[in-house]
Amino acid sequence: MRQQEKTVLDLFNRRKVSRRDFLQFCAFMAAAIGLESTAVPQIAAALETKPRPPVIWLHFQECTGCSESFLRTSHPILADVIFDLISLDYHETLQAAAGLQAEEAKLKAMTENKGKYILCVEGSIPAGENGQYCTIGGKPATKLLAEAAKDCAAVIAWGSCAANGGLPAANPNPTGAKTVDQLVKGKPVINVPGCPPIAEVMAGVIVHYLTFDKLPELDFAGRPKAFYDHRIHDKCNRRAYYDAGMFAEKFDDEGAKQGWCLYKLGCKGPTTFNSCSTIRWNNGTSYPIQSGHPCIGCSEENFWDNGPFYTHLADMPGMKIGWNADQIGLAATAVTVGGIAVHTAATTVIKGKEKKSEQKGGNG
Ligand code: FSX
Ligand code: SF4
Ligand code: F3S
Repeated sequence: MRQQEKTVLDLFNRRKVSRRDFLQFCAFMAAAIGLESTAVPQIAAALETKPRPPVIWLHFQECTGCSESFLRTSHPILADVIFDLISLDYHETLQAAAGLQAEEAKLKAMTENKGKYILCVEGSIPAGENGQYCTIGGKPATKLLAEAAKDCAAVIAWGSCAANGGLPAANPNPTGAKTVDQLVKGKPVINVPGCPPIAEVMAGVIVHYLTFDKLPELDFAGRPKAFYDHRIHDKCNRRAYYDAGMFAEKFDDEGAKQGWCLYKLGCKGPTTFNSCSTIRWNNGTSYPIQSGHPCIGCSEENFWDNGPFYTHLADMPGMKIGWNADQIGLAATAVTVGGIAVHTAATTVIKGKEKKSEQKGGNG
């Protein structure tokens, strides 16, 4: 049996993943994709019966962090099986083959899986100087992308470089870096930004494709809505401090030590759409803000050029125009269910703050 004819379950079985773990994995994926639990049997059936999608994975201008993110997940089941979800026919940094042999393998995979393979792209594509900034096997990246995209079923642009240009496209964009969707026309393209994207998000996109034979619902920027519908700020673990007007002013001040909001230290959470504050990283352990660093907006367009990382935004999105962190003070924001929870937390924080100043006053 050829590798790509095997199902995901075949490979799970070979790795001795129990039935219980398999179903847990399906439930985890359903939740990550934002589906009801009723979708679990459908996901399980797809992974049991459908051939794994053939994948050609190209690398252009990037750091390979997207592959690393996919590989290095610490989710107990995902870590073992993530690459089993796909039938990887060509991946420049993981394949054993090299040189002519590798290029021939890619051509063979593209011919045998014509119209069926998913083209995964990491990195932006240098279009300046006729593509001479990046050539593989003597061909410019622009040509390699066009060749591979011609007969694919869909393209996944992994990471901010492929989806938004990322670091290589930062001003003055010396290589004329372009995004996948600027160059590939007439094929479905899904953008999965983040520098890099979260492994669970990457797996969720593939499981959705495998289960429903189509890409998940996308937003205006071509991103899967299930993962990029909310701002980091909406579910941030420091949000109560933001609502309470309690901001760390320096990385080593008392506010920073107490876990206060990092807005004044440049946090771009209010303008960044990603799943970091919900799914988090390293099997849900943490994410930049929880670990003490402001969000630098790595999943947003032009994030390298969107102002200095450690300078705060001029305006507060979602607030009255012109309001800034200093003016927000104790104003509560959302009137949503989430907002009520946040407001309750904020009230607790404010009460604590009042108590502290009372004590301070009493002592003084
Ligand atoms: Fe870009 Fe991916 Fe940033 Fe790196 O390959 S999105 S530089 S983490 O890894 O493309
Ligand atoms: Fe969290 Fe940043 Fe929003 Fe503060 S500004 S609540 S640290 S996302
Ligand atoms: Fe990137 Fe911000 Fe998440 S910097 S990893 S989008 S918290």
